[in-house]
Formats: sequence, C-alpha cells, structure tokens
Amino acid sequence: MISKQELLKMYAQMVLGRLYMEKIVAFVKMGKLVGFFHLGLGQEAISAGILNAIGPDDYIVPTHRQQTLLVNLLDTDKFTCELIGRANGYCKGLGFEFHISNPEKHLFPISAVLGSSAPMGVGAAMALKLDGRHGAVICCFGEGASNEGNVHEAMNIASTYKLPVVFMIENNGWAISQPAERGSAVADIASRAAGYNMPGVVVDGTDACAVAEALQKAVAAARDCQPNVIEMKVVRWRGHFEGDPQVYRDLSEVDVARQNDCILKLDAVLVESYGVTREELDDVRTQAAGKVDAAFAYAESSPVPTAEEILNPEFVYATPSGGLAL
Ligand SMILES: Cc1ncc(C[n+]2csc(CCOP(=O)(O)OP(=O)(O)O)c2C)c(N)n1
Ligand SMILES: [Mg+2]
Repeated sequence: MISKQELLKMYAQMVLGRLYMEKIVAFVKMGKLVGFFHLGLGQEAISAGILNAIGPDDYIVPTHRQQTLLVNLLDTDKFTCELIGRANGYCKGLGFEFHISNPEKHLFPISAVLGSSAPMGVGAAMALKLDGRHGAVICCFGEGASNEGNVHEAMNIASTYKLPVVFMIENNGWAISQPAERGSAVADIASRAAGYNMPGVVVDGTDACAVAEALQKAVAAARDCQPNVIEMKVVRWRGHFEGDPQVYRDLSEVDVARQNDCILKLDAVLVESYGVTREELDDVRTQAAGKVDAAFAYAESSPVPTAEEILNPEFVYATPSGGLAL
C-alpha cells in the first residue's frame, strides 16, 4: 500500500513535470528553444512511480519521454541549463536534454538508438550482480523500441543469467506515426515476458497508485535477481516531437485521454480518500510553477559554452578511467 506521504510526493513531482513540459511547449512556440522535444505529457505518473521505487543502489536507463523523471531527479536549474545549452548544465550544455546523463544520480544517458537502452541496462545489471550489490536497474523504453531485435536479446540474457533488471515499457500507443498494433502482433508487450520465462505485468499508467505499487514490486523482485517486465499503458498526448503536425492520427483520442489525466485522478484520490485539502494541492502547484519559472530565468541568464569547451573531447567522450563506471 502506498502511503499518503508517498502519494503527495508523487503528486508534487507530477505537477512539476507537467508545468515544466508546458513551459517547454511555450518556449518552443516563442522560438526560444530549438531542436526536438519529445514530451511525456500525460505520462507523468510513470516517472513519479520510478522515483518512488528507487533506492540509493538502483540505476535508471531513461527514455526520451521522461522529462518528469529528469526534472525531479536532477537539480531543476542545472537541468534547465542543459536543456537550453548553457555551460553550467550537467554536461556543460553539450548533451542537451536528450543526451543528458549523471553518474552521481545513477542516471544513464538517453540513447538516440532506439532499443539500445535494453542491452545498456542489462550490462549494468550484470555489473551490479557481479559486484554483489543489492540494487536494480530500471531500464525504460517505449512500445516501439520493444520491437527492436536487441531488446529481445537483452531480455533473453537477463532471464538466463537472472540479472537484477526491470524492463519498464511506456506503451503510449504510438511510435512516431506508427500505431502500436501495426508494430506488434501482441496487444500487451508484457505478454512477451513469458517467452523468456520472466514475470510480466500490464498496468494502467495513468493510475498513480497502481503505477507506484507495481514498480515497487518490480524493483524489489529485480533486486533479488528476478528480472521482470512491466508495461505501462498510456496515451501520447502530444506529437512525436513538438511541431509534429500529426496528420496520421485522429486527435479526438487525445481529448479522451485528457479526461483520464493522471494528475486529475491523483488529485481526486488525495482529496477524497486521504483528506488532503484543495488549498494544499494549490500550494503544491504554486510552488512548482515558481520553481519552473526560476529555473528558466536562471538558465536564460547563464553563459553559453565557449568554443574551447565545445571542442574539448574530454567533455564529450568518456575517458578510459572515467565515464559511467558503476
Ligand atoms: C534504431 C532506431 N530506429 C529508428 C529510430 C527513429 N525513432 C526515434 S523515436 C522512434 C519511435 C519511438 O517510439 P516508442 O519506442 O514507442 O517511444 P515513444 O516516442 O512513443 O515514447 C523512432 C522510430 C531511432 N532513433 N533508432
Ligand atoms: Mg510509443
């Protein structure tokens, strides 16, 4: 059972993620942000559930749609500097949001090579097991990525070697313009787990309580070297990237999904079942909005990296003695 304190914390994380992404939308529209932004609006509960489930020995291999996770796991100001390419960002403004990583926070880089997070996560899980550490790797990817060959190989190795890894699939129904049912013969990607002799569960990714409970169980099992698959069903609210005209889908799907908003649902649970007041929730929102505004203002006034910093290979490539050593 997830406690009131845990749910309140998740609520605050979800609201921060939501407002942060809405700010990105605004900045893209104003022409202040350039590049591709793959927003996880509507998918905030999953990131909050991951943050709730992890402990100091766990690791995360994130996806490109987990801004809620990044903005809460990392320092929001420093993350925003990375987002808009400023020298005091986590990767000196060279990684941007997409390729950000942070060894101290056990955060692997998001890979642009779809599906490659799975072998990366399995490699990290193998390292944890060999080192005798009681941690797990939460290896995240979308349902589109789950159809890549290396994901299947990674799942097979994970189960054969009993590695401490959770394969966490955010099934948002779309892989760019391809609907999930065009990319896979099974309706539930988690059902494939049986083919690797692993447990696999399907969870409503908009139900924060169900998400948190399922992730806690999945991570606990993985720490005990029971690899498993967890599939979160959601709907992608935005285009594949900001600016995607989405001519390939009927947007009424999004209107329906917005009625099933994970934040509104958790809001109702907190008020109706846990006695949280509307004022308390409004306060959470006000604080999050202030944090987002302050982070963007700070980042905008921060310096861009110098040419020397941009060209210094030490900041771009891992060195033999450094990098993401576990
Ligand atoms: C190996 C590889 N193939 C294709 C792409 C192009 N690509 C980028 S994102 C994407 C779809 C991702 O869909 P999904 O895994 O469902 O994640 P979502 O964007 O829906 O969160 C594709 C095909 C890529 N980056 N890498
Ligand atoms: Mg998808």
